[in-house]
Amino acid sequence: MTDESSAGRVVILSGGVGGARFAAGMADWVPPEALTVVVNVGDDFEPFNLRVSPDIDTVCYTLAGLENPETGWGRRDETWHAMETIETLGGPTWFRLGDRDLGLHLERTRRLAQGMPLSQVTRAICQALGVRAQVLPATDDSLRTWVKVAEHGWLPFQEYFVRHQWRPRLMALAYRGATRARPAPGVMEALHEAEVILLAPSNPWLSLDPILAVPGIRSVLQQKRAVAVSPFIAGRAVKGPAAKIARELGYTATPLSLAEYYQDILSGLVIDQADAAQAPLITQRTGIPVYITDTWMQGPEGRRRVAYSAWTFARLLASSRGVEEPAA
Ligand code: FO1
Repeated sequence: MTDESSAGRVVILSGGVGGARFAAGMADWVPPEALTVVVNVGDDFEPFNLRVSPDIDTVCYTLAGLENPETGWGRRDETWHAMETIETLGGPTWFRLGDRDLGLHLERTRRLAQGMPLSQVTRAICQALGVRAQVLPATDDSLRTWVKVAEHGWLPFQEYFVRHQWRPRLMALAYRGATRARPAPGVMEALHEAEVILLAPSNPWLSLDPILAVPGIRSVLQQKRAVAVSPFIAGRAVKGPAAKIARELGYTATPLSLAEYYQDILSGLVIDQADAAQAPLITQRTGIPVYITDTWMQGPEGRRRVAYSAWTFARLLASSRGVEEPAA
């Protein structure tokens, strides 16, 4: 653990299971009052008229140590009696909601219906779960990811991701509501105050872009720059459809492609040793320096290592970039 007084604010942009695991790794290095996780809300949806915020819940559960270790989403030690009843009644069970998880959705839905913004509900959930890091939705406004696929036309995110298990061929993405969305309270303050801003090894198109699409957020990163951790290792995604989507959108599942895609907001890129040969080309093509490590977040040790690599690399770059020219 570091000298707590030295750590400046770390802001992580996160979505999905990989983002939550990375945030948990960072929580081992910086004090909770110096850690902000800005989370994607594009995956949110309302099964059974309940508001489910999968990326927020996955971050909160993981930071609380309550997550299901196999899936990464939902809770460990879960029971499924409500789902069994729904199945008996012939209702939809393609999106699995455990009994303990359902309690969270019921209470979140009740508070939202009373007019409480999502950021405030999220803070209450974190307090109840003992999570002291700041977890912020990217926006309290409506922003939903829709996916256009060859086989079915436009699908809401969870229909694509869970019901169709991201098998359909992705042709386009839309972040509906993004143009009218405002950053949630605290998001811009955290970004401006950040010593370092990190892009978690999340899916660029499904997790990071819906955050960057909220007006105001990307321009702060263009000014302050961020360090990203590549979600690709040797041409594959560690988890989920990022490599498949990269190819379907005409990119490649490589750190070089990611560096070019985020060239306007990156000050550095952490890549896996399997892709080390790309490092010179990345810096030559984009000017973005590269840090090479084992980016496989296997267990708590792996999360800690990847988080530490990104954090120290970002602090090094921030300190070198921030050097004032000595007064003439
Ligand atoms: N993902 C699945 O593949 N199948 C599910 O049944 C499922 C249920 C679920 C329930 C709550 C929750 O917070 C997440 C859940 N997820 C499920 C994961 C979710 O679709 C993804 O984590 C995010 O939307 C994208 O990473």
